[in-house]
Amino acid sequence: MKIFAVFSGFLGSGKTTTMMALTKLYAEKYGKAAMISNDLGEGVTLADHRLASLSGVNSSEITDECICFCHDVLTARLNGYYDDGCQLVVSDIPGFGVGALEHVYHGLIRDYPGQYELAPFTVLIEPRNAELLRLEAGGDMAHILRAQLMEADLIVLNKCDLLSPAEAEQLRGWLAEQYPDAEVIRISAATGEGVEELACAMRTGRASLRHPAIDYDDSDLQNAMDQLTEYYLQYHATVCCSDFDGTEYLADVARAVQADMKADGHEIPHLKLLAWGPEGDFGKVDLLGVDRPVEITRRFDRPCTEIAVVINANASCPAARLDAILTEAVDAASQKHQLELLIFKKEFFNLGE
Ligand SMILES: Nc1nc2c(ncn2[C@@H]2O[C@H](COP(=O)(O)OP(=O)(O)O)[C@@H](O)[C@H]2O)c(=O)[nH]1
Ligand SMILES: [Mg+2]
Repeated sequence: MKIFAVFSGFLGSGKTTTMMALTKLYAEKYGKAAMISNDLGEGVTLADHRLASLSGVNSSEITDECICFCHDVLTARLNGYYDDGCQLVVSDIPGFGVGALEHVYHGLIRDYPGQYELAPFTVLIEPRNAELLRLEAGGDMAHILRAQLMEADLIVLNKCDLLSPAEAEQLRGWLAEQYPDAEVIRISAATGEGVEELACAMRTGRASLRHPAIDYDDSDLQNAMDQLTEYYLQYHATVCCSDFDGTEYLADVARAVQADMKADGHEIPHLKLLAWGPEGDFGKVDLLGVDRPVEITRRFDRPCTEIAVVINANASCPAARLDAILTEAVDAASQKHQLELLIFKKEFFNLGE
């Protein structure tokens, strides 16, 4: 079997967490599997791939470009995995991406006929955003969410651990009604519930290869995308004396960014902060919106003396302002924890440019 699936879905919907859970479960139950993290930032070992490898998942990354537009890189990677005995490979696309059904699935069928078994085109959504769509309250973001869902053969309502079973089923039913071409399942990548069903869908389901009526030039969709800024920062931090709480440090950065973004009236759909020590201990903090609590996704086991940090943010905020906010937040938290920084990389760009 050479099964390949694209996992689409909005920023923070849980693509990385779900692909990690799926890849692990698949390897335990069925056979070798791998995941690819696709990011627009340049360089190597960005946050998602670093997280997957720190977590012991068979993973790699494609950076700099959406897999929509680099089929040579994608197919070389896939072939490497299948030659290595993998049965299933999943890749995400950048979290505001729309159009991978056309560009990736139809592109592979056209240019590499018969080489891959395309599993259902999978789109993740989290309850909060599904609820915003249901209430027609999603603002600009709703244009991206709807366009993504229209591409789906399989809609995965993730984070169902945050809902009661009845609430989850109601939301699942609403999605199924709105998107009748798709199967809709509910899972929790965090608890593992439903991941087996997702694995079955990968094994037995096939892509419909539909051509959904999405107007990619639609000005609302374009406007929503144009406002997004993508930001990457990587540095090394060393404490000048004693040790420090790495998790608290990351949370301090996140809280400062949150306060400033909120004061400015901007939204930050996903801010991730990942840090690890020389021995592989790591911590992760996520923020999924100015009005949501800072999430400690994983705590360091031990106090830290030196850490490597990767920060990745997606925000609807001018690029220069996001840079100023992040720089200030990192400086303030680093001073508080008495850290000296060595910055390796900073990159940010507005997606409309
Ligand atoms: N409660 C809960 N949180 C989740 C679940 N899946 C992912 N998350 C959290 O949602 C945030 C975004 O997840 P991530 O996988 O990075 O999303 P991505 O941007 O779509 O790749 C992180 O803080 C995750 O820990 C889930 O099933 N339940
Ligand atoms: Mg991700």
